[in-house]
Amino acid sequence: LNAILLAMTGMEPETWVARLKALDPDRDVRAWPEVGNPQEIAYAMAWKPEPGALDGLSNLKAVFSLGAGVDALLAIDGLPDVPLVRVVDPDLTMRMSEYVVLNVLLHHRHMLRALDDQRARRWEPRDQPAASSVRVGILGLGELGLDAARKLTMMGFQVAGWSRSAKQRHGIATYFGEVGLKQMLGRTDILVVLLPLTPATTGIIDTVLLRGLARDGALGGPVLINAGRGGLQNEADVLAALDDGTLLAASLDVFVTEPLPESSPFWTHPKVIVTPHVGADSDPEALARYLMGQVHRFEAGEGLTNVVDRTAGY
Ligand code: NDP
Ligand code: OXD
Repeated sequence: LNAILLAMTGMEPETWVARLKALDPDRDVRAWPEVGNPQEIAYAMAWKPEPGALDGLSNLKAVFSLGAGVDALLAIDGLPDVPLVRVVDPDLTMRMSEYVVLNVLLHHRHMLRALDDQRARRWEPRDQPAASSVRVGILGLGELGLDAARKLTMMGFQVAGWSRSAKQRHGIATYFGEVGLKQMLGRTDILVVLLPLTPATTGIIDTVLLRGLARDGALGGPVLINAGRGGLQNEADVLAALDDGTLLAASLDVFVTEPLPESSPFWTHPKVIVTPHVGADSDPEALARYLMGQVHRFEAGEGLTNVVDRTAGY
C-alpha cells in the first residue's frame, strides 16, 4: 500500500523509475498507464499527466510535482485533494541561476550586437558599462529569484527583488505589493521574471509594466528576461515593446504556447533570444533523491515540506 505512480508527458518515465528504485529497491514504482491496483498507490509523481491519470487513486497520500512550477497540476480538474508538493532542490536552483546569470551578462555585454558585428566583419569596440552601474530587478524573490539575486549581487550588479510579502535580504533592495512594483520597475534596467503563474500574476508583463521600466540606464534601454511562465507575459505587448523601442531586447525561455509555434515572430526577432523552457531542467538523479527523501521522511512521521498553498496558487 505504499506504491509510487509516475504520470508524466514530455519526459521518459523509465529513467525516473530506475532512479527511484535505485534509492529504494523494495519500493513498488509504476509508470502510468501501468497503474495496476489503484488502491495500492500512495504517492503520485507527476508532470503534465494525461487527463484522468490521477483519477481513482483512493489511498493517495500526496502528489509530488516533478517541477518547481505547479500551475499545470493545479489546473487539472479533480486534482486529488491531498497535499501537493513542489520541487525545491539545489540542483534545479543552480541550473536556473546559470540561466539568469548567462542572460543578464549577455545583455549587459550587448552580445546580440557583438554577434551582428562579427557576422558583418565589423571591428567596432564600444563603451562597456560596469556591472555596478546596471540595475537588475527580479520579479519573484522565492527559491529561484533569491539565489539568482545573490549571484548577481556577487558579480557587482545593483539587485532588487519584488515579492508578495515584505522581505529583508542582505545586499538586495526589496519591494512588495503594487506600490513596490512601480518603485522597483522605475529603477530596473534588466527585468528578470521568476514568478509562479497564478490568477494574480497572469499577464502581469504587459505594456504598462514594460513602460514603467527605467529609461535612463547604462544599457541604452531596458531588457526583459522571462524564465517564469509564458502566461505571465502578454506576448503581443512584449512584441510591440520590442518594436517601438520600449524594450532594448529580451530573453524568453517560456511562452504562452509551448512548444513555441513555428509561426511565432519571436523565433526570428533580431532582439530576442528564444530557449525552449530549459531554464532549469528537472534532473532525474537529483530530483529522485529529493522525492525519495520526502517520502522517507513522511513515512517516518516527519511530514512533508514545500507543500503548495492551493489558495495562493504556488
Ligand atoms: P517560489 O514559490 O519559491 O517563489 C515565488 C516568488 O514569487 C515568491 O517570492 C513570491 O512571493 C512571489 N510571488 C508569487 N505571487 C506573487 C504576487 N502576486 N505578487 C508578487 N510576488 C509574488 O517559487 P520558485 O522560486 O521555486 O519558482 C518560481 C517559478 O519559476 C515557478 O513557479 C515556475 O513557474 C518557474 N520555473 C521555471 C523553470 C524553467 O525551466 N523555465 C524551472 C523551474 C521553475 P512571497 O515570497 O511573498 O511568497
Ligand atoms: C518548471 C520546472 O517548473 O521545470 O518549469 O521545474
